[in-house]
Amino acid sequence: MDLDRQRVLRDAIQVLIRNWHGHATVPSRSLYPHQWSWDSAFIALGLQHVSPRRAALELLSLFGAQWADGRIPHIAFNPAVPDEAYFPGPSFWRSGDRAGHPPIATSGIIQPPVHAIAAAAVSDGLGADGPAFAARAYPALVTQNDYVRRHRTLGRLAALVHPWETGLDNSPAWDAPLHAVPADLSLFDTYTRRDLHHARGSERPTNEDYARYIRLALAYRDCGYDDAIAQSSAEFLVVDPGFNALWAWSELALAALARSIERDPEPHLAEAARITAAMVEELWSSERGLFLAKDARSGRLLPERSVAGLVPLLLPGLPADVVRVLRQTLAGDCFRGQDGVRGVPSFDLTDPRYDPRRYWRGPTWLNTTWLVAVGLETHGDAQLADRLKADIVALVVKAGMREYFDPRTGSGHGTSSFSWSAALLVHILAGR
Ligand code: 2M8
Repeated sequence: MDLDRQRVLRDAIQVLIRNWHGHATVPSRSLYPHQWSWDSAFIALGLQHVSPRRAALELLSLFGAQWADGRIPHIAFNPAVPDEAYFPGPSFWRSGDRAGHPPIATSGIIQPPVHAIAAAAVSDGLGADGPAFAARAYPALVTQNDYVRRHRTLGRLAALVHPWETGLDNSPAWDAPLHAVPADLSLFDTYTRRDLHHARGSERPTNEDYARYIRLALAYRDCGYDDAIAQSSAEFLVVDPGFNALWAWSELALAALARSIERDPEPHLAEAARITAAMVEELWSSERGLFLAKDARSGRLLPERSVAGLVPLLLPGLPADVVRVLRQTLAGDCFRGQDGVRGVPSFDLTDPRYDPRRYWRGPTWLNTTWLVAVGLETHGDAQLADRLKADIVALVVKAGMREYFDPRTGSGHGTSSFSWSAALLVHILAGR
């Protein structure tokens, strides 16, 4: 390993150690001082190379925040951190008011289900202790996906009630449905944004969009997080190709976990095939060259090209012509075709709304770039997958463990010492 790689590996491990708070890892000590759902899955993938036991605990501690209905909330709050350290905090979400709440305070929305993938990897790395871990993780993961299937599907695919549930919170793909939600700036008489204390305003969502996020979260909370009521009255309801692809991919990981503890993998394989087929029928656009999100309120596909539309490459069951077109789109002007682009930009470089430094509106993120790289490997394109991984290493060597990166200059943005950037770097340097 060359000196640069040795240096960033050491730095990454230090970030993971510093951000560990005893049973889980915060995404960032300043901007995100609690446990986040999909962050923990990416973090566990990296942590397994440092301490397989810590990686297992990371996931088990998140499963401890699971609700009785099966949902794994997008934030598990650390009781030792004051309410005002992050907004919206525990006093906003009021998870304790709802029957079947877990022993600690949590948010009420969800995030993409990447946890089974992490659990399957961690279980493999635990050696003789793997089956015992798998036996504990498996029921939580099955219930997590059952919740999505039973409470969140509209027709055949999962629908999300808040941009934060997609993980790509501020993507221009959400502009049209989100801008139909009133932006009530008087909400800031009651609530204070905390993100702007830790990150530049020019790199974060606007106040108007933040007011919409608050309104949507309040509406979901005030209907008691009841999904039937929420879906029938939702001001925002989208079917996201990234979330649905990760849901299908997680069923494949569940099949592997099931096998490892002598359970039947078949229902998981069938579910993955069902979701994959539904995605191709409902979200594929040969015209735009990738999967699109759908506005479930109008039934219309949203035309924006975002990295979420490339994430379904992870699915081995895609038709060959879909894979071919996805690879062309990835290599074309919208994502990688232009000189000097590193990783996979989160949004279409040719769209006037592309912004290389504002969160999820264009920067390269390491998690989505890694997911696309694994998708390429799934379909036999190890060469481009390796280039994406080399880009990830190069970005970190140049700018450190930043939250996101300008795709063309490689400069780092958002928060520093960001856990999933560190974890995925460790994972890639371990040859994954
Ligand atoms: C960002 O989202 C949170 C809300 O969940 C925020 O902006 O306050 C997103 O990048 C999300 O995908 C991520 O899980 C979270 C923590 O890293 O930060």
